[in-house]
Amino acid sequence: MGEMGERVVRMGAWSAGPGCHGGCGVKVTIKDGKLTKCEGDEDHPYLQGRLCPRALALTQYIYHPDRLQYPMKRVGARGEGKWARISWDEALDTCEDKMRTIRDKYGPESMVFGQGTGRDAGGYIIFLAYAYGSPNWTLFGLSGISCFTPRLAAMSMVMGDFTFPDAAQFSPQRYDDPEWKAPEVLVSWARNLAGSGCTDHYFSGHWAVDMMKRGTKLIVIDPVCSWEASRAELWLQIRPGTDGALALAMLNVIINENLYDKEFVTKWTHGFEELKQRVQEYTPEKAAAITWVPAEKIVKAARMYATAKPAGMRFGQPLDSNREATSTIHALNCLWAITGNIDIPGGNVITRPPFGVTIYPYSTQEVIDLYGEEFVANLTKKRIGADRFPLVKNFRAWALSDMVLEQMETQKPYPIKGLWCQTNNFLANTAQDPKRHYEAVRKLEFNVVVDTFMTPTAQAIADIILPAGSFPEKDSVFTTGVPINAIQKVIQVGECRSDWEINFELAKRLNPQAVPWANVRELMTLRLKATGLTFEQLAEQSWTMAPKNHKSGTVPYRRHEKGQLRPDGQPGFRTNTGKVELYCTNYEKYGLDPLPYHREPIESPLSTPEIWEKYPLIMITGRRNSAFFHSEHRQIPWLRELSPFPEMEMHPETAAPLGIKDGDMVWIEGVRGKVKRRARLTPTMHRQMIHALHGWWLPETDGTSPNFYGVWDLNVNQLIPMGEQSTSGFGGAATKTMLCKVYKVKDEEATV
Ligand SMILES: Nc1nc2c(c(=O)[nH]1)N[C@H]1C(S)=C(S)[C@@H](COP(=O)(O)OP(=O)(O)OC[C@H]3O[C@@H](n4cnc5c(=O)[nH]c(N)nc54)[C@H](O)[C@@H]3O)O[C@H]1N2
Ligand SMILES: Nc1nc2c(c(=O)[nH]1)N[C@H]1C(S)=C(S)[C@@H](COP(=O)(O)OP(=O)(O)OC[C@H]3O[C@@H](n4cnc5c(=O)[nH]c(N)nc54)[C@H](O)[C@@H]3O)O[C@H]1N2
Ligand SMILES: [Mo]
Repeated sequence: MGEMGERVVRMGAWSAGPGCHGGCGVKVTIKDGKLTKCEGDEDHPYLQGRLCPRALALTQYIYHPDRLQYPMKRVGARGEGKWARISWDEALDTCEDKMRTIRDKYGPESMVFGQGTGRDAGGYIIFLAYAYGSPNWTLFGLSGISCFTPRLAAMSMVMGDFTFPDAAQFSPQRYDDPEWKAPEVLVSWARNLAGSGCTDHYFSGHWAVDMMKRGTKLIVIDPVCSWEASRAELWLQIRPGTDGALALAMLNVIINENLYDKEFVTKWTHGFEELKQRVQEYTPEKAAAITWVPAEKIVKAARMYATAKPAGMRFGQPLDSNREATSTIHALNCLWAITGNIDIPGGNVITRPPFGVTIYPYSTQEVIDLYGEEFVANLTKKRIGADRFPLVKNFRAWALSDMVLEQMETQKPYPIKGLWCQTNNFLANTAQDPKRHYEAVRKLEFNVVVDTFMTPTAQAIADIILPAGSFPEKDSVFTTGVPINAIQKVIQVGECRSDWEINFELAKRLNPQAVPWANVRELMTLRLKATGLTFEQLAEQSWTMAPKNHKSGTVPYRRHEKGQLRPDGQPGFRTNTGKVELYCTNYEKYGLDPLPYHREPIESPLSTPEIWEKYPLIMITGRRNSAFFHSEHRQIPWLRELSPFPEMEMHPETAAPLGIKDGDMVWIEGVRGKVKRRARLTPTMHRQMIHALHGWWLPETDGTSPNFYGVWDLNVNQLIPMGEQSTSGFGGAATKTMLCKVYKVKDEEATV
């Protein structure tokens, strides 16, 4: 308790507000029913009180005058910007009515449920889709579902679980835990620790700094001289999209120089000889020609990683969008496996939800328990993409984004009539080829957008807009990392409701049997059972962690030796062979190459030399920065001040012959179109590459058609196609590898 009428509540921070996937603990101050401050909770084990600018600017987000505060219905044509305020009853009645009509007329699969990146575990969207009866839940617009899913799928196939570097995050004592060791070497691979890393699943960028203070040396693999590259022992300035070749060459060195962990390889891996044979073709010299990293640096990195005991490896989203993402990540997985760095202190530890708790029943058995066997069997039959891509069919339940778009356009093999769009601003950011998406979605019969602000997407395609609450406006639970955090409702803004409540209520109307709980809190308490806490108890203490040796097997180390990983309780990994599959039997079963390989990006100096001749720069997009989460926060004053303009970064020596000066407006042009940007010259860029920030739109400009807050001028995804997903189905959004040229905008065109 502070001043009179003031109280401080501890909770986890998550979407909406800062955005992010982190597990930060915050203290929010509430005075007279209003949130007046958000600061870090120094007693929270995740970040000990450190916080990002977006969380610190929370009051500006929550009380921004442009927040959506009431449900609205469209009263003009789509895109005309004419909206009328309606009641929640009318809004939900309309949704129920229209969605029932679609279901009766065309079948539940004709409604697509699209989300963006992981927020509240994504649970509420699957929840609604399944209750409605549609298998078509997707990360709408992101080609190949190129975020997190490719790496989860690859690791799940190769080793039966997924890993993160060990920063003692599983211990409440953190770095003081006597069993923990700081890694000698941490490889930061396609990972922007300083920009994105404060806020990413299971591993915070701050921890890398904590570990560096404890002696950890960095190897950084990044085309840009990033914050951590400038502090690394070794920096490999790689050509975007060639990470598979680099990993295979590092494996070549480690195997041929006998630097691998023989005991681990013999006991716990499958297919070493086959891998050994495969990597022979990837000599450091050959890889140097592909990756632009000198051969001696490749050799040095391989030796340094293999001889460090222990060594950790953290990789980022550019590998999810690699041309053959699931193969490239397979290669990385081989690296930490053959060096024996799995589930040991300071290595890559197997990461499972704490206590085994997820906030929505994701496992097939649980879904069967809720909805019945027939429903689950039908799900896969109708799920878009499952018939063409065995990996998509057999891993998680996504409909494949690229094929969803195709089916919206062709209406074959069955019609698509509606889009439920929640946490997704595809016109400005989520989707590649956003114009194709716009054209497809605006022809559908019924579209709902659930968001916190008016967005280009909502303006362009929504029939009904529902206002969602930020995190202190809702009850929820953070389970996709440690610790489990409670999020609790402490304020009310306008008539905003939590996503969970919205979907819960609508699901209940559309399928009462599928929603046997009285309210969201009851569902949360049920899901939290393994923690021994009710939702209210968790909220009271703010967070909880599983103790060491907890029976759930969710706390490291060496669980494969103890029989804690496999459902049969036997030692080993959760794979067909019980071993880490360097030679992946599931890939083989699905008609994929069972061994890792490299394939060139869809456009590159090597794969399309004729395009490279006309477009002689490689365009990286979307390096995260701490001011924004994707397309959000452009209207938040403190955050916009940190990054005021939609920029394109370029090396001064690349700019000079083009007559481009710092601050000039330029066109970035590729084979598929061009967008306008403001140039920022920086020596951190490679001379043959540029970087375009992602997610830009201008909330201060006209939101109606055709301007839609300037997206068609600015959205760099117009240069990137759909339909080029990886061979496995997962991965391949070409967000880091398109070719382009850059030239100055004529004065009269310069608006931004
Ligand atoms: N503040 C903030 N944090 C975020 C987000 C946000 O929007 N804002 N987004 C969240 C989401 S959904 C995600 S997926 C993560 C993504 O975060 P990260 O996984 O860190 O991904 P990026 O920031 O795109 O790129 C990481 C680094 O890879 C480099 N890079 C680009 N292409 C390549 C390549 O082909 N090979 C290699 N080796 N390096 C390459 C870039 O220069 C950059 O320094 O961040 C999450 N965190
Ligand atoms: N060029 C390029 N494009 C990219 C990327 C890139 O690196 N380069 N990265 C891609 C990646 S990895 C990802 S994951 C996607 C991410 O894409 P998304 O996650 O879809 O991010 P946004 O486009 O910002 O759309 C999110 C929308 O949800 C709203 N929102 C935020 N929190 C909440 C909430 O709690 N409830 C509700 N109802 N709404 C909320 C926001 O206001 C915003 O309008 O973008 C992809 N797009
Ligand atoms: Mo992402």
